[in-house]
This record gives sequence, structure tokens and C-alpha cells, in this order.
Amino acid sequence: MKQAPIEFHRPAARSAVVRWRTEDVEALFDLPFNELMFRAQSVHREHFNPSEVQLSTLLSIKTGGCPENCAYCPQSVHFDTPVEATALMKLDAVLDAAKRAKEAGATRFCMGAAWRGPKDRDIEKVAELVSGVKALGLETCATLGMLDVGHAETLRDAGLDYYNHNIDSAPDKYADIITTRQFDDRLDTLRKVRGAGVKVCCGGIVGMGESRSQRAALIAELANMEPYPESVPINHLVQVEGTPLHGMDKIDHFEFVRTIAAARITMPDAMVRLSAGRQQMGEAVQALCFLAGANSIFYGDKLLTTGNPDVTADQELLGKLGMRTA
Ligand code: SAM
Ligand code: DTB
Ligand code: SF4
Repeated sequence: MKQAPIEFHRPAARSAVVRWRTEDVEALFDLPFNELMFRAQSVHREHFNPSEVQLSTLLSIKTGGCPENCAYCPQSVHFDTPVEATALMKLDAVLDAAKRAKEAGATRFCMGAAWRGPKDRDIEKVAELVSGVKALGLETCATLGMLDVGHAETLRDAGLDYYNHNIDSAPDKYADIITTRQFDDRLDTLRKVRGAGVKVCCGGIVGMGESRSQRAALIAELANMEPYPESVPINHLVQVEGTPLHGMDKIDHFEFVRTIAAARITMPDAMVRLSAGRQQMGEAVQALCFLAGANSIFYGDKLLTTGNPDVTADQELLGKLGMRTA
């Protein structure tokens, strides 16, 4: 896609950290919808070009067979789902996928592995994948589970730009969703990533039966990180048959849009990614998410194991909205 450059002021430094209490974020959720949209779009315009969207493509480099029991996840060994476990992909196959993603217009390539955490030998192999993808001129991101001492540094030295590690839900909801690890384990890995100087991609999932107050607590937790994550994926639960969360009541679309808006207002400089669940949303809801301040999407026909709108549909949608890729 050939595009004219867009002139837009973007501050070079992050703004000062503001501490958000859960009730402050809940007050945002409680605003009349149009008021919330106006505030979110106003913040968005101060920090980003409102007509630009960044495209990241996902690849599952090691699928299924995961020993964790995250109740939303089709890759857990604890649940009987349609996902087939595979070994870690070879370098050539990963590079082919990365080249295709770049040709289709993605600027970031995110590699996901269904591990509780990588072993030292896994990290060496993923480091090779990262440097290969980086050499293609793509930004790199990996999501591999909990990291051990030295892992983040090895990935950084290989050229890793972002590490994705979600806190997923409010601290007081966490134990309802996952029992094989603690909320604090996530924070520990996030500290290691920060400590190594790798940018943090951290967000959560909406629609897992949490209350509005718990959605607000998830956003407050992210916004109070020092500094808050550079990239904040907001996933809409994709209900997969066989997982414990399959069949639960679906969240109202406006509540999802409100969550995006709250993320934008509380983390003004972050890339807020409209992540999983777009296939179930329709164009109008996605457009509202962009209005609420989402400025990044996963691009490509597949997320990790579930579907995503195909690239033609996304190009059509962005075209209809007059949005350009950043
Ligand atoms: N195993 C690693 C981990 O858990 O950090 C990396 C891969 S894991 C699949 C990455 C993220 O995908 C999870 O933290 C969760 O936020 C998201 N995710 C997984 N299954 C999902 C689903 N069914 N719907 C929405 N998001 C999901
Ligand atoms: C994130 O927050 N969402 C992406 C990415 N980070 C790794 C993953 C979504 C996975 C959705 C379910 C699946 O496709 O398996
Ligand atoms: Fe494993 Fe990650 Fe899925 Fe949890 S979310 S079961 S850690 S792949």
C-alpha cells in the first residue's frame, strides 16, 4: 500500500506517570458512552495520529501441549480442544511466514509459544528466530511464558523489541482463571523484561465473567506500572469448545469498547491493541474501538490457533474508515 506521509506531532518522551485508583478507572467506565468516547478520542489525538493503525502479525511457533491451566486457552493440556500440539518450528518456516507478513503490510512480527516458560535451550533457539526476523526489517515480539534469569538479555541481544506477557485479569480474578501460577509470577517476568531494556507488551482479556470493577482494576494495574507498558493488547475472549470458559455469557460490545477507551485515557502514550476477538465483532464495533483509541491490530488470517479477519477484509475496513497503516 503506497501512502503519502502524514505530518503529525508526536511527543518524543513519555508523559509523567499518573497513578490510577480502581475507582478512578471505574468512574471512566461509568461515564455516558458519548462522553467517554469524546475524552478517549481527545487524549488519543494529543498523542497519536487518529487515522493511523499499526499492524502486527502473529505466528504460533510452538503450539499446544501447555502444562498451564489458563481457563480461556485452547492450548492447555488440561482441556480437550481441537488444537494439535506441535514442536518448535524451524528457522526457515518462521522466516517464510515473516516474509509473507511483511509483504502483506505488517511492521511487527510476534512469535508465540505454548510454554509455561522456555528452557535455556529453547531460548537459544528462539534467539535465532528473533535475529532472523529482525534481519528482514520487521519489529520483533515474542510471548513465551515465564522467563528465567538471563533469558530476557539473550532475547534482547538477538534483537527482540517487545516481550508480550499479559496479566490477563484483575488480581482478585486471577485465581478463578489460572491456578498453575500466581499473578505475582507474571509481575516477576515483567520486571525481568523491563530490567533487560526490552519493551513491554502487556494487557488482558475481557469477557471472562469479570465484573466492571474488575475490568477497571485490570486497567488500573496496567496503568500504574512504572512505566506503563509501551503496548497494551486488549483481547476479547475467543470462546473455544473444550475450554472451561466456553459457553459463558458474552460481554456487551459497548463494555469492550469502554475498556479500550479506559486503556487509552489511562495510558496515553501506549499502543493500544484491539487484539483477539475481532472476527466476532463486526465492522461497526471495530470502528468504535478505533474511535476509543485503539491504534494497533493483529493482522493475518490467524491469531495463534483461532481465526482473525482475513487481510482483504481488514484492508477493506481500513479503506472504508480512511485509516492508514503506521
Ligand atoms: N504461553 C504464553 C503465555 O501465556 O504468556 C504465551 C502465549 S499465550 C496464548 C498469550 C496470550 O494470549 C494470553 O496471555 C492471553 O491473554 C491470550 N489468549 C489466549 N487464549 C485466548 C483466548 N481464547 N481469547 C483471548 N485471548 C486469549
Ligand atoms: C495477546 O494479547 N493476544 C495474542 C498475543 N498477545 C499473543 C494472542 C491471542 C490468542 C487468541 C487465541 C488463539 O488464537 O489461540
Ligand atoms: Fe499455556 Fe499461555 Fe495458553 Fe496459558 S495462555 S495455557 S500459559 S499457552
